[in-house]
Amino acid sequence: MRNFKRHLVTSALPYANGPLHIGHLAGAYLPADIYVRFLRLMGKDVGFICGSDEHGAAITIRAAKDEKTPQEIVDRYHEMFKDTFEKVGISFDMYHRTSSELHHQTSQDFFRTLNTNGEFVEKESEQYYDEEANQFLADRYIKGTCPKCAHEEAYGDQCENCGSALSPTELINPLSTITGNVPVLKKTTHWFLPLDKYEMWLKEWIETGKLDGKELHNPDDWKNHVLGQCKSWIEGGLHPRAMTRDLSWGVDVPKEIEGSEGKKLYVWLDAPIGYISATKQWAQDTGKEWKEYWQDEETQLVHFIGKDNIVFHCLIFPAILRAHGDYILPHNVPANQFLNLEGKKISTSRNWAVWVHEFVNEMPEHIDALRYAMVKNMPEIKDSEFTWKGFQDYNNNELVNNLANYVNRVVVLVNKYYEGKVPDFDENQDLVGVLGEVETSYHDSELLSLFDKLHVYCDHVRSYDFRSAMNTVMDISSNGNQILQFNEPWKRIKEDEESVKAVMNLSLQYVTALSVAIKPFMPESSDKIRKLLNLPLVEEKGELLSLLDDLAEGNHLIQKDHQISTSDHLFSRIDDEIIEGQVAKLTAMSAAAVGAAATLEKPEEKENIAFDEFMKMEIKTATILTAEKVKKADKLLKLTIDLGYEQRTVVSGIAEHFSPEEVIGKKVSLLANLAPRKIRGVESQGMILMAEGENGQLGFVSPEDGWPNGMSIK
Ligand code: B3M
Ligand code: ZN
Repeated sequence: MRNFKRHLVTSALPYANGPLHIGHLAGAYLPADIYVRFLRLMGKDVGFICGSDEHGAAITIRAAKDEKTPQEIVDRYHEMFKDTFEKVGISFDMYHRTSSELHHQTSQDFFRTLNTNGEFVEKESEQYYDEEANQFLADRYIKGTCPKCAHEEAYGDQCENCGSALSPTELINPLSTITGNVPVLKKTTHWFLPLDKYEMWLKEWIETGKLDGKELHNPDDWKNHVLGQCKSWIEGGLHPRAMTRDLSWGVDVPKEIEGSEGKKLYVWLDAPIGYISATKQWAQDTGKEWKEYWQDEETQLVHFIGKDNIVFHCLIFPAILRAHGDYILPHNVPANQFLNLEGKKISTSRNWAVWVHEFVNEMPEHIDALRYAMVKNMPEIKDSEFTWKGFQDYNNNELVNNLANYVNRVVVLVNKYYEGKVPDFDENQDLVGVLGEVETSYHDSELLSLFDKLHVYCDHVRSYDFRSAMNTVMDISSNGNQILQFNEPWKRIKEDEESVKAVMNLSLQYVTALSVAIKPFMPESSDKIRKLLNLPLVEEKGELLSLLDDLAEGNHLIQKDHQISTSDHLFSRIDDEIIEGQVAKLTAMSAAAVGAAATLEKPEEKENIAFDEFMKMEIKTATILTAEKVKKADKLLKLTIDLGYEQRTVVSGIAEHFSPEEVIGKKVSLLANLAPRKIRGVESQGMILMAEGENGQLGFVSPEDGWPNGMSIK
């Protein structure tokens, strides 16, 4: 990788509309924190930027639900996020918020520049509108079926299932999320970013990493799933995308621009600019020059995000940055996939989650263990899974039995044999062989292998493979354990005191290296080990770099005669009861949430019928073969239905909900023995069963794919 002069690392700005769960942590925050801590350990100039995303429908919908103002909602979660991030050790240099004055100014300035540069296309178009709520429906105000992956809960601007960026008009069967109504189309004017105009260079940049003949990054360094999403989006053709909204909450379109009244910036325009305003704040507070971090090609810009944010960070935001003209583009966007929990998708609405703020309060002594388990389960290239049992095993089998056990043994033995002083040893007695031309000691050759391992660890971090990096660190600990096991100082101390000194000195060098190398993953444990060694805490000011330099020069990492401290436990075991308690809590909380979600008002029911009466109905699985509108009848479709053994003509009152094209090929349930009747001159030979919601929305009662026609439904 290129040697950059400075680094700017961002984590996705979380929507301030609900607490953070472990999926968020594993997706965008912990990996970024590890990367940044590593860079600092290597003595790099780095800014780590984040903040609360306080605009958009995510916030206003939540406020309406809780009967609070949007400001009350964002204030509450902003404070909560700051506190939670701090407790879980995410070491932002700046945690900002998009409701701040500085951010409003910054994003408005950005808008002005794009407008002045003529980058926008102002366009009147038809947008969905909820007549009952008197509101245009964009983003999370409208839901429907995703045209790309058929996920039924896709939002107006994106499908969180497949990551596609969408427009409301692309949704199949759109519904207002405010009233559940079917929306109507109404004209409105907005500023559009002509993404189609940028398609050529975006494609080149994504596929080759090159722009204007310059090599900006190597696409081989990008994750496959990130490139895959970008390429498939580009292949689908890029379209102009509205950058403004008709909303009451958000950043105003600058007042002096004609037609700005009632218009706000699209949240996906303002939020990424939030990275810039946060950087400005950080620079103001620390006397730095914010532009260096955003406008100088010697800066490496890296965005850590979850996979549902890929197109926004890899295509739309880069397009915005380049349309502005003064900015660099991200060097990498190492997006993570999703973390599942105990076999299911994490879900806020079903309360199927481990909430980070609850964890840090309930198990403050196990925060590093949580970080460790998150890295072990990090969804770096595919979805992964967290289980409480797995968490317990990682803690008890790896952290307690390997790392803590090793450190403890070394500290105890050094105290026992040498009153806690780092022993000196006779280099001449310790010779084991010849390396190249030079005679080498056991001590030297083991330090050399430590040096090699640390390099492997660095390479893994640089390629965003944090799990392998942490496993390499744990290998150093296992190795240290093996060195003790092999040399058995507790036996040898009686017959060969001199060689035990070399082994224990070496072990202390290993533990010192570990105290630095684990810092990005488990910062508190690093502090604990440093205290045991009676060394200054690792402040992330180039310590790993100097450690590597020392090893390269054959220097020791902890000096002879240095007095260490006495043992104290690093990690404690987690008992079965704790784990069982957490699993029980998860199940109970989720059951309560799902129960609560099911408390619709009970509708009036029809009177009971006898079983025989029900059995008189002949209901069959069938498929719609053809469909056409019935002339002069807005509500009716004339359908040909295949029952497997015969075809029927059926007239159905669904034309206001479905177009003929939409229903052709649809699997349906047909009441086949309904007496034929003439409707608008056509004989209808049966009736299609439909599910009808409270607000009149209709859905087919479809047999599963693959079921043949003509099966009886009873
Ligand atoms: N708040 C989306 C999310 O939380 C959004 C990220 C913004 S990053 C600029 O998924
Ligand atoms: Zn989708």
